[in-house]
Amino acid sequence: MNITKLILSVFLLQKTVISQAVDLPLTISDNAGHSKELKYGTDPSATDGIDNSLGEATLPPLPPPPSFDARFNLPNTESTWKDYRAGGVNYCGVKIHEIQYQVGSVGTTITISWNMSEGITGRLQDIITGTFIDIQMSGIGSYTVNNPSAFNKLRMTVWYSNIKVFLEGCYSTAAGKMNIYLENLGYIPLHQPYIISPWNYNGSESVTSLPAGIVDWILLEIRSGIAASTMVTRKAAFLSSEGMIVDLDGSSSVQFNSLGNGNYYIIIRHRNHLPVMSSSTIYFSQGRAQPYNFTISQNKAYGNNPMTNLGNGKFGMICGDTNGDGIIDASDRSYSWNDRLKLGYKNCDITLDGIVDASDRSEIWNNRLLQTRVP
Ligand SMILES: [Ca+2]
Ligand SMILES: [Ca+2]
Repeated sequence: MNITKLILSVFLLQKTVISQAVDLPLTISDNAGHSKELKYGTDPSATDGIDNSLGEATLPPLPPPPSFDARFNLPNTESTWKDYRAGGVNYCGVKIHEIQYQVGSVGTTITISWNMSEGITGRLQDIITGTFIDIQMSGIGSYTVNNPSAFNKLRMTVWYSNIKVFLEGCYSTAAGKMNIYLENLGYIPLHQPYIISPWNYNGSESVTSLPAGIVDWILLEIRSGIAASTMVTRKAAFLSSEGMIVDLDGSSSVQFNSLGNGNYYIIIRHRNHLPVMSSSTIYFSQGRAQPYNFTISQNKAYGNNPMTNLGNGKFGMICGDTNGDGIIDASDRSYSWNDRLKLGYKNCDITLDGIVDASDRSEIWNNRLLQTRVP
């Protein structure tokens, strides 16, 4: 091959390389040395079916055992090694995949290994009840299925979120998510609630009906530096039970329309939790943040011990600041006592279950004298 042909063929090869918006590996192996790397993610051009342009291709039926195999089953019952779904690089939402596998010769177990980007988390469950196997996925990790003939398919739920945060007051460590009692009780207002002191945010964010799966309103603040005086803009948004900060439609990532491209700090405020600020700047393009997950480490938030340890390696915003002054103290306990047994959308309802009671006062007491690390 002469050099011109070589350059031409390299050029053509590059032209055919496909670059998905989000492209993640999922390696399925048995304990006899067989392995297959599957790929999943999102792309604006992807569908729930076979997308040939993204390298997806229909697989023939499973080979007879004992032949190793690993694949995704699509909603239309076709199978593929690659399963991309609709969504751009800033997609914020949930996708559900089905994985199927079988061991090769002399294999007895199957190990699923993942390497997920920041802001993307998942859950692996059996397709029978979802309770025999129920594994949280984030970062780099793996899970071994010891009886792969009984559990030869798994459901993989993937949450794409550009900003992720948990609230201590309504978080369940067992469930790995927050309750949505306020939404179910019909207590969450249709207009953003941060118009009052001390937030004094007069944004017009409102909805005619709440999207499903919402914990509460939160208030986002963008700063160009660490100091409060460097505030650029604010916006109210919703927090989903999975910890995703979503726009008013309940599924899109939040877009700050007038924000120039660049690096900014982001502050998350909630009406009865201590606010947190990102410990480093986040790149925003076209008003949308690159993924940033506050829940995975104490040092994702700015300052010394800015969050509370929720267990299982998760961290969340500290609850109990009923008056939003940045410290949990006797005045918060006093307000909570004064509002005892009141129902509705109350800032003294720390647990976000629609009633101010002893459990709320207990949360405030447990966090006494803690204060925000946001300058
Ligand atoms: Ca307070
Ligand atoms: Ca409560």
